[in-house]
Amino acid sequence: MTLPPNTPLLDKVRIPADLKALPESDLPQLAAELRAELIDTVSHTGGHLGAGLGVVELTVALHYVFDTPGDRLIWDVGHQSYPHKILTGRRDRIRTLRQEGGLSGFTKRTESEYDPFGTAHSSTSISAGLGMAVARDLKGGKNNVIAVIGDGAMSAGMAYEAMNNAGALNSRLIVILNDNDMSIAPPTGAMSAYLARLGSGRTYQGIRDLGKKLTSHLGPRVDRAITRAVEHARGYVTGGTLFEELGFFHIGPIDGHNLEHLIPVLKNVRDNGDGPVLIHVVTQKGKGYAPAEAAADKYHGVNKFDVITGAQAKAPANAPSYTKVFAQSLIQEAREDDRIVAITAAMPSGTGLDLFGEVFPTRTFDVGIAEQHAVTFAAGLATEGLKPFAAIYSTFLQRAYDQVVHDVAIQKLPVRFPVDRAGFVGADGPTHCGAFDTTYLASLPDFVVMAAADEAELRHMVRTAAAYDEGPIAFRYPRGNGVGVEMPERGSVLEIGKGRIVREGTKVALLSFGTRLQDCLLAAEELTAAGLSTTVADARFAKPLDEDLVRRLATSHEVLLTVEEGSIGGFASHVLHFLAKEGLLDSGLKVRPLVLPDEFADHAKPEKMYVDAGLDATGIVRTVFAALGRSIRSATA
Ligand SMILES: Cc1ncc(C[n+]2csc(CCOP(=O)(O)OP(=O)(O)O)c2C)c(N)n1
Repeated sequence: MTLPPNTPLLDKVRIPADLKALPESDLPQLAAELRAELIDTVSHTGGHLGAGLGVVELTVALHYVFDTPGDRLIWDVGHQSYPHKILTGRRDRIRTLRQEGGLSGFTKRTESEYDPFGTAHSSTSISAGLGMAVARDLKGGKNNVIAVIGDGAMSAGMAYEAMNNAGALNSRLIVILNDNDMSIAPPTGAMSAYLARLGSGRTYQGIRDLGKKLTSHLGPRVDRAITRAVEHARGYVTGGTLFEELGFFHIGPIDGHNLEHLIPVLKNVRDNGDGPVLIHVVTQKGKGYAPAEAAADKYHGVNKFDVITGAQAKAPANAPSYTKVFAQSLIQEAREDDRIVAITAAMPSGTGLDLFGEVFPTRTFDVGIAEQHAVTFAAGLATEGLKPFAAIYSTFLQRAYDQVVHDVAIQKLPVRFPVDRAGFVGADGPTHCGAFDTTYLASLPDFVVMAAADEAELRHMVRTAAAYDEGPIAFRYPRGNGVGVEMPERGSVLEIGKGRIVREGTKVALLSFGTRLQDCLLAAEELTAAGLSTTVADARFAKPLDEDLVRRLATSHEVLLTVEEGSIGGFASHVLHFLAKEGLLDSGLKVRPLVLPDEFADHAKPEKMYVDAGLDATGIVRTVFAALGRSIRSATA
């Protein structure tokens, strides 16, 4: 097909092979078009913007120099991969990003051969890349493996475990440190300060100038020799960089928005040398879109927005978010008790601890993307009589499971775990779904595990956790806004292991754990209208289980449903275990556990996901009728 003369370059590039056919002089124009396409796309879909804007030139350069998908390109976290998706055969579907049936907001193996590794949780790229590099060596292959990792992701222990191993294995692995001096929030920690010192050193231009002086002495393998010589020179002056000490050949810093700098360095690395190499690239998060550049968060994650003004769409909320209720409640408690301290692993705004930090700056700790450390750090604080609240999303707490078990639970240390984003998270998809926390926490001896049914309950649970000093205690709550219930001035201390009856009936019992309570109440209305008198109870605790309550419901109703927004093995499992143990299933009681489907559910709108999972009011009613051997139609007819 011949394209008209003024066709945008981007229209000529469907896959990286098309890009590689362009003259190098076209690449700045292509990058400009790619950036415009990215902005336009995210203005329609919402999603991650700042990180992608920062890697537009790097994405173009990588695909220009390397031969993907044969060369493996791994994007750490994957939230910056939208430009990569546009250049790798997915431009026609880019506006389906993060919507049901559409493209994922992260890289995903099943989505494209250009995504060699699924990402979303951070700091995995060097490990995965090293595995691919070693597999290549064992198979006698020649392809390159490139891992692109941000300075924020570089704060996680896993990145160092991988580099430590890479230095020893000496396999050829290219790590690109994309240093934009930002995580979601400004980065914290000594490593970030170290990178800033490195980044403020000579740029590649400076290296070339120095290199020119050295060229006459070093002969024809100029660029490679230059960089090596410069590294040695710098090492001589300052001591080797950390990366060199770990066994990496270290190049940079390089201006990551300058294709004339990026391309020769990447070609050089592609064509020369062996062993692991790290290229330190300096970029700007939000680059090239003024509202993003000006914003404090650099438009890390955005709703749909107006491209001209940058103004983001906000759904009108008639209730505060759970995150905010948590933060405000914790601030209240911390005013009364100066032993309360709060910990976040690089998510100050996501967890609401930015608000807490404004009031109690010296009692707030952002430890970087380091969930494992966050938990054991909290354990240490608890040993000294402080009351640490380690606020980590359900999905990210998975990474710190051994710390939860070994450092907290076995020692029965009173670490408080506010577990935000428990349940469906919608557009972020299966990697971020908070499905497993009840399962992995309530299986631990002496762990108290609560779930808030609404925002008022959350306030009570914050107070309860602050007051509870006997051992670890967790309380889960979902993403999004509360249901608009009246808020108590201050939370009350709940009795540990006691649920509550919300509405009394005689035939059907709905035992809810968490915010599905609202749908249980709606279902109860429908069931009662259909002649099935229904009790609704809020369990509040998965552990310790309110055994009296469960026994009462089991012995005075014909049907008992448990309802929760969590995986198999969670609350329902504890209820069923108790019923079986007590022989309460022997009497013909019809028990039905409603849990999340036993699958990694793709991204979609949470409302739709509830319906598909049968966890909405209609699904609850349907399950009750099925248990009684009746169909909904016969009930309503
Ligand atoms: C284990 C884990 N914890 C937290 C997060 C949430 N998170 C997503 S992106 C991000 C910041 C990453 O910063 P950086 O690697 O510098 O990339 P940038 O967005 O600046 O390009 C964080 C904390 C995550 N994805 N994984």
